[in-house]
Formats: sequence, structure tokens, C-alpha cells
Amino acid sequence: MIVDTVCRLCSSCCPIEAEVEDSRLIGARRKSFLDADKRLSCAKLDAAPEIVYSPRRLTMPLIKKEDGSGFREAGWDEALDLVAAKFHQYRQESGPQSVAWLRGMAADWGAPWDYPNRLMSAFGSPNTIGNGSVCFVSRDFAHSYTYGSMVFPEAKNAKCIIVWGKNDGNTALGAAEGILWAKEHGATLIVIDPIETKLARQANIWLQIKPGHDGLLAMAMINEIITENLYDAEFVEQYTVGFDELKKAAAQFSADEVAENLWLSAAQIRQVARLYATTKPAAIIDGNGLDMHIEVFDTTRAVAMLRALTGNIDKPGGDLLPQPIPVRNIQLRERLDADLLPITHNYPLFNTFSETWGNQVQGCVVDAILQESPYPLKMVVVQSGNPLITMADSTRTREAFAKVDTLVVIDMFMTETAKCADVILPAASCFEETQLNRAAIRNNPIVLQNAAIPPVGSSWPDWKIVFELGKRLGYSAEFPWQTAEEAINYQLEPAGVTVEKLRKEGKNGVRIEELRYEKFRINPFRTPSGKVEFFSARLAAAGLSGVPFENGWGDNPISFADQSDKYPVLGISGSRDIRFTNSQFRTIPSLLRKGADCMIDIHPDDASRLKFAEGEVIRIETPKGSVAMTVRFATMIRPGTARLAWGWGEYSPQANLNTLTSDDRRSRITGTSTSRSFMCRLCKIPT
Ligand SMILES: Nc1nc2c(c(=O)[nH]1)N[C@H]1C(S)=C(S)[C@@H](COP(=O)(O)OP(=O)(O)OC[C@H]3O[C@@H](n4cnc5c(=O)[nH]c(N)nc54)[C@H](O)[C@@H]3O)O[C@H]1N2
Ligand SMILES: Nc1nc2c(c(=O)[nH]1)N[C@H]1C(S)=C(S)[C@@H](COP(=O)(O)OP(=O)(O)OC[C@H]3O[C@@H](n4cnc5c(=O)[nH]c(N)nc54)[C@H](O)[C@@H]3O)O[C@H]1N2
Ligand code: SF4
Ligand SMILES: [Mo]
Repeated sequence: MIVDTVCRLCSSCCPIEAEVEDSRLIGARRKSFLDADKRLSCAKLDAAPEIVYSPRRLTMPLIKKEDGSGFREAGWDEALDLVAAKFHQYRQESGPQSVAWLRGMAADWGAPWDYPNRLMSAFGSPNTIGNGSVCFVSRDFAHSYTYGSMVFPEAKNAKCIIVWGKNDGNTALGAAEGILWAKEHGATLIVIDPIETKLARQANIWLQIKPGHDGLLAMAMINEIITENLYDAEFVEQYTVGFDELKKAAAQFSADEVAENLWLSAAQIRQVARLYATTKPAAIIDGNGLDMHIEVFDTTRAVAMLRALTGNIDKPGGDLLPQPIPVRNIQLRERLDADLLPITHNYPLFNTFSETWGNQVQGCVVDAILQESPYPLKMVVVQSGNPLITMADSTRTREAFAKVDTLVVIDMFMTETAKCADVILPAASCFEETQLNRAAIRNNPIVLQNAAIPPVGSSWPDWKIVFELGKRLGYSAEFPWQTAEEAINYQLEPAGVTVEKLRKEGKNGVRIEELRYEKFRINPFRTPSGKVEFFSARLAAAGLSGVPFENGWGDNPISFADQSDKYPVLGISGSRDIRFTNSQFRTIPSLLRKGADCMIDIHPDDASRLKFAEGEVIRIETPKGSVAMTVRFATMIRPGTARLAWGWGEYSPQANLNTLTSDDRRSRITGTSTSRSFMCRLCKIPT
């Protein structure tokens, strides 16, 4: 039997066909506009049965033994009763805000974000915290402040594509297929990345930028486009505010002045600015390479402004505004006591920029536990995340999770985070649960993630865990649903779409509105002025830069840059590998078979200077800690820089990259830590 569904082994949400025999998953294939033999294949999806039936799957709830010597198996009733009792206990002792729910990226930002928000709102805690400060939500925020919502590149129809800090060849295969198709059909491909990625190798132009300095480049491109009169004057005149302020800010960033600091030439900057502005239509695909930097907000705003300046917003082959479907907001945030501030309240703009994103500065969880600032947290539920490996400064994060009174983890595997838990609730995988995903809520068409097989062992889908916990906490009225389908139908009712319809007609999704372009000609942009805001009065009123980098280029965006005499090498948290998702899948034999690949890539010139042999294990140090990785020679990276493999903390504690990173300096606006790049030193391990 073939089941049409969505893969969630990473956040790309590829539509897939799952092959099922006797209620067992035996294989899965991506769907795509390309013929089957031309499609990019995904190693993780190929390994889906192995992941689903891994002997390491958690199949029963686990409760920590009283003497601390490991866990004992429990039934769901006992485990959920215990969790519910703890919720009540802390509410009584310290108020509902002392309980937080922290979720990672894995289960999706859709229903698994809405449901715990609903639960926590009913319970009275404002502390449902996502990890968007390091992931794409900080970028979404910048797009939203500029033109009202995040845009989606229509790369397939573009004539010029800039891939900026994005590694789609490994992280978003559907997008990569569109880019390569466009390139084959004549589009110019420009990649801006410190590493020669798969796409960079196929690009017409690859700008090997200095990590963390993209804001400078974006501003220099804006300056070039304005001074050379390459912008779309009609669009700017009719649909934007703040052009003069932007022009003034950008004048601080001439290509000649910034080039050296970017490790580029002024001619390269000019060439890319000109190509992007004069080749129509053009799309910019921005990625996580821009996210984990202190200047993420202004950098991604500046990139967003390039789209508007050149009139590429919502044009075929440009960057499209979404056509969100009408859905119920089920988060019940209106029930929260407005005086009860979330632990993230120092980031008010980021907390409130969208009705449903909510609070996303995950570092505040660690502060609240360790420093009791702004107030103490007593209990944390971690759902679909592995913060001990994925949050900046793992040593500090571990200290916090060891200190918190009660930790509950909802996961499919016994992660480093789960090992610290008092209660572990086993989650079903994406192939075992029906759910409405965020992509479906944000844009047409709606594609259902459809359970293809029953939950493995006694695991439960995330929705069921939340609903049943809700009922135990006394919120049966808020969680009246017996099935995921009932809940989805309730949420989708305003759109007039049901699960039944999605299953019947939705092989490739159900589109409730035809794709439309240039929607801004009819509907104003969803900003306070109704226009694209080069200058934001909201930001200025909050004492922030009304246009990006109004006051020039700020502090150095790279961690420990001030200590570069002791830590002379610029380290980059490695680009992602098709086989793994963040900290996941390092226990899956077929994915590891090619070798551990827990590598540090350095230029051969550096290796010979430091007398490192290829294959040698070396120590990498920052002021925060040290890790050990195997040297690989790589000419795709510049001398003086090093790329460190990301996400290997489950494989070996010695290889946990976030032991090196810092959460000491955060973006004032989004709370983003400097996890992407840092100064480090490379040392021989004495034999
Ligand atoms: N240095 C550095 N740090 C980074 C990054 C980086 O590139 N470099 N990337 C950052 C980014 S962008 C992100 S998004 C974060 C990711 O941070 P996390 O979200 O913490 O990352 P994952 O390792 O993907 O953890 C997901 C967990 O959810 C579990 N899981 C999988 N599917 C399900 C499910 O359906 N339900 C439940 N309940 N659990 C499930 C998995 O087993 C896994 O343990 O890391 C950030 N941290
Ligand atoms: N296979 C796989 N797929 C995934 C994930 C995964 O872990 N594995 N994670 C999912 C998640 S949570 C996310 S957020 C997305 C992320 O998807 P991507 O945005 O594609 O993330 P990365 O692979 O980290 O790629 C970022 C690119 O930015 C580059 N880069 C690093 N620093 C800089 C910089 O300062 N400037 C510029 N211009 N570029 C820089 C890196 O070299 C890399 O090529 O992928 C999702 N899909
Ligand atoms: S890229 Fe691979 S793992 Fe990610 S959603 Fe698509 S098929 Fe699944
Ligand atoms: Mo992410």
C-alpha cells in the first residue's frame, strides 16, 4: 500500500509516498516535479524503516528510579499522572510561570507548537518557548518587519538566484531541485557562503564571504544598487517607505570600504549587486548561515530590502508573499494573565511579531534555571528537542538541566537530554502520526502528514501526549478531541477543508486559492504603514535602528573575536550533512556506514604549518571548552578558518561542537547566540 504523506525527518517537509506492507513501513520516496530518475534522493528517507524500527527506539514511558540508578518502565497512566501532579505542585508552590515547555524543531512548528501552547495557556504559564532564536524564526521576524510576512522564493522560474547562507543540496532537496532546474534553463546562480557547498560548485559565481559579515555585504549591495540607479523606482515610489533613510545608512558601506573586511573584492560585490538588480526575475534564498549571528536581525532585514529595492517581491520567479489559509488560532493566548511576563520578556518585539510564533529565545530557559532571572523555573518539559547538544554553551546548558527540579522529555530516542529527565514519554515518529504542518498553515496548498503505520511499541503521537496530559490537568473542555483528525478539522474549519477531503483529493495537496502574484497591488503589505518598510517607525520607537545598520557596523559578530591573539582560527559550525538532522540519527548504522565523518576541515596550508596529518585527531579549544575531531584537508575553505562537524554530541561527548560555543552575547532583539562562528585554537593531542 502507498500512503501519501509528508516526511519530517528534517524540517523540509518533503511530500512523499510511504510504502507499507502488513502495517510496516518498508520504504519511502520523495515526490517532486522532476521525473523519478532525476530526483535528488535523501539518505535519511532511504533509511526511514531503519530509523522507525531502530532497536534504540523508546517504546515505553520511563520514570527515573528513586535512587537515581537509571529508569524503570511505567504505563502511560502512571507517567502522565506523575507529570500532571508536578504541574499542579509547582503551580501551587511557585505559580504557573515556574513551569516551561521547550520545544525543538523536530515535530514541526505546526500542530505540535499550537497544542502545547494551548495547554500552557490553559494552565496559565506564558513560558512555551521555541528555539526560533537560532533557527529561521529570527529571519522570519526580519521579513515580517520589512514586508509583513516571510517570502518564499519561486526559484524554479527565476533568471537569477542568490543562495545566501543556505545549503539546500543537503538540507532542502525540493528547493535544490528547483534551483538546479532553473540553472539548467539559463538562470544565473550566485552562492554566498564561506564554504564551497554542493550548490557553490555548480554556481556561476561563488562569493566566499567572511563568516558573520553578511550584513556588510547586503548593505554594500544596497548602496551599489541605489547609487548606480539600478533599483525599481516605480515599486520603491509606490510601495515602500523610508528610501531616503536607507540610502543614507547604506552610504556608510561602499564596496571599496567593506571589501577587505568581507574577504572579497569591491569588483565582486559590484558584479553581484548589478547582476541581481538587472536580471529579472530574481530570487534570494536566505538560510541558516545568516541565522546564528548576533546581527541576524539587521542582516536579514537588509537582505529582505534587496528584494524590495529591486521589485522582486511577489513576481513570478521572484520571492512570493504567502497566501495563508484561514485557520483557527487555537493557542488560547488571550487567556494568559497579561501581568505574568514570560521569561523572554526582555525581547518584547520578537515575542509579539506574530500572533502564533510566541516566545522563541531558548537561552532564557537556561538563565531562568541557573540565575533565577527574571524568575526561577522549577519544571521544564522538552518536546522534540535535544538542548544539551543543540543549544550554545553545552556545559552551561547541562548544568541548568541538571539543576531544574523536574525535567520531562518527549522524544523517540534516549538522548543526552533524555538521560537527565525525571520522566521520559516515548513519541511516535512522523510516519506514525497524522498532523497538520506549519507549511500547510502558512501557505497553499495544504498537504497532510498522514499516519502510514501504527505507533511503534507503546509510543504515542505528540498530539495524543499533549491532549491526554491536558485532560489530566483538568482541561477536557479545551481538549475535547479523541483523534488528530477531529483537532485538525476544528483548526481548518474556517478554510472549509477537512481531513477527509485532504485524504480524498489531496494526493498532491489541496489548494484552496489559485496562486496569485503581485497581491500587494490589491492588499496592502501587512506592516503598520501597509508598505514595505525600509524604515520602521516601530523599531525606531523602541530605540532600535529604524533602518538596518543605521549607526554603521557594530561590534564584531564572532564569538571570542576579542581574544583572537589566543584563539587565532575562525571556526564555523559545519554545514549540514544530508544523512543527519541536527543531533539526530548518529545511531543509525546505514547512515554511519560511510565513516563517522566527525571531522574538522582545514586548509592544507594550515595543516602543514601546524604539522597535522590528514586523519589525525586534534583538540579544538575555545574559552568555553574543547572537543576532539579528526583532521580532513579541504581546499573548499580558506586558510585561517576551520569547519567543524555539527551535531555529533550523541555520537561522542568529545565531539559536541556546542561545548565550544557561547551564549554570553546575544542579539538584543532576537536573543540569538553566536553559535555559528567563533575564534578557536587547534592543538595536537600528545601521544
Ligand atoms: N552550533 C550550532 N548549534 C545549532 C545549530 C547549528 O547549526 N550549529 N543549529 C540550530 C538550529 S537551526 C536548530 S533548529 C536547533 C535544533 O535543535 P533541536 O531541535 O534540539 O535538534 P534535534 O537534534 O533535531 O533534536 C530533535 C529531537 O527530537 C526528537 N524527535 C524527532 N521526531 C520527533 C517527533 O515527532 N516527536 C518528538 N517528540 N520528538 C521527535 C529527535 O529524536 C531529537 O532528539 O539546533 C541549533 N543549534
Ligand atoms: N540534512 C539535514 N537537513 C536539515 C537539517 C539538518 O540538520 N540536516 N536541519 C534543518 C534545520 S533545523 C534547518 S534550520 C535547516 C537549515 O538549512 P540551511 O540553511 O541550508 O543550513 P546549513 O546546512 O547549516 O547551511 C547554512 C550554509 O550557510 C553557510 N554559512 C555558515 N556561516 C555563514 C555565514 O556567516 N555567512 C554565510 N553567507 N553563510 C554561512 C554554511 O557553510 C552552509 O553552507 O535545515 C533543515 N534541514
Ligand atoms: S530532505 Fe529528506 S529528511 Fe528532509 S523532509 Fe525531505 S525526504 Fe525527509
Ligand atoms: Mo533550524
